[in-house]
Amino acid sequence: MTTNIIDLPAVEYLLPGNRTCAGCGLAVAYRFILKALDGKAVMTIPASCLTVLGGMYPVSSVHVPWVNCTFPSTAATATGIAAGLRALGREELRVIAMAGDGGTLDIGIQALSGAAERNEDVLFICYDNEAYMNTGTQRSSATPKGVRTATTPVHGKQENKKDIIQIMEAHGVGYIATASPSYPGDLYDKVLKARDLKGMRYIHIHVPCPPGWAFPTRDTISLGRLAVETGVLALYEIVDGALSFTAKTKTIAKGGGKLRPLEDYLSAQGRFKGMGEEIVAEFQDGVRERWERFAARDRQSAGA
Ligand SMILES: Cc1ncc(C[n+]2csc(CCOP(=O)(O)OP(=O)(O)O)c2C)c(N)n1
Ligand code: SF4
Ligand SMILES: [Mg+2]
Repeated sequence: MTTNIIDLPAVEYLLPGNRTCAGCGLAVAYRFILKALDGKAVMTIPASCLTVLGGMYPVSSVHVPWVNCTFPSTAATATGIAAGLRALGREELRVIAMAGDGGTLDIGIQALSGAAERNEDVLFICYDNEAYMNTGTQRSSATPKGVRTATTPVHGKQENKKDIIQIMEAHGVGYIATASPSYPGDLYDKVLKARDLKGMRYIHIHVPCPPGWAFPTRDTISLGRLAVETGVLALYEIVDGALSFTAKTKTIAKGGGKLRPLEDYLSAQGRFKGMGEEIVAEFQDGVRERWERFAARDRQSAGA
C-alpha cells in the first residue's frame, strides 16, 4: 500500500528558500527524498542544479551533511564515505550519491559502473531532467530523440535516450526503482525502502523542469502525471530481478493498460515543438513496446 501524502512525516530537511527555478521538479522530489532519509544519511553530489539548490557555504537551504564532489567521481566518493563510516562503526548513517542525468548516464557512469560491480553499500539516486540544465540545456544521453536543446541540430536530437535501467540491471543491482515527484507517497516509500537495504541500490527519478522543457511553472506536477499516464514513464521496482508496477502505473495496468495519447504529453512542452511525424511515431512505438515488456514482467512477478 502506497503511503498517502497526508501521512508523510511533517519534519522538513529542505528549509524555506532555495535557488532553484519556480516550479522545479527536482526541488519537489528532493523534499520527499530528505523526509525518507530522515537525517540518517550523508550525501555526495556533483555539479548540477542540485548543488545550486544547496547554496553556497555557509548559507544552505538543506539540513543534511553533504560533500560536493567532482563530476565523474560521485559513486567513487560515495564508496569512500561508506568505507570511512564502516571503519568508524557508523553504518547507521546511510550513504546517498545523487546526481543529474548528465552526472549519472554520461560523465559519472564509469564510477557508477565500478561501484555497482563491487556492490558498494551506496544508494545512487539519479534525478533525470533530460539535459544538462544547470549550464543552459545542453543535450545529454538521457535527452529523448527529437528534442531541441542548445547543442542539438535544428531538427532535434538524433539519438535515442540511453536505457540506464537496463545498464543497472546488467550489473545485477539488487534494488532498482523509478519514481516521480508527482507521486510523492510512492517516491517516499521507495527511498525509505532503499535507504535501509544493503549493497548497491539505484533509483531513477524523472523530474519536470519548466525552463528546460518549456512549460508553465504551475504545470510541474500535472506534467509529471502526464508522463506516467501516457506511459513515457512507468513506475516500478525491480527487486532481485523481479519487476513490479507501483502507484498509478499499477492502476493503469490493472485497468487493462489503457494509456493516454502521447500527444497530450508532447504538446504540453515547447521542447518537442517541430518534432517530425516520423520521430513522434517512433516515440509512440517505443513507449508501447516498453510498456508491453514491463507489463509482461509485472505479470510474471505477480505469478499471473
Ligand atoms: C568535468 C566537468 N564538466 C563540466 C562541468 C560543467 N557543468 C556543471 S553543471 C553541468 C550540468 C550538469 O547536468 P546534469 O548532471 O544533468 O544536472 P542538471 O544540471 O541537469 O541538474 C555541467 C556540464 C563541470 N562542472 N565539470
Ligand atoms: S533548470 Fe530545471 S532542474 Fe534546474 S533548477 Fe531550474 S527548474 Fe530545476
Ligand atoms: Mg540534467
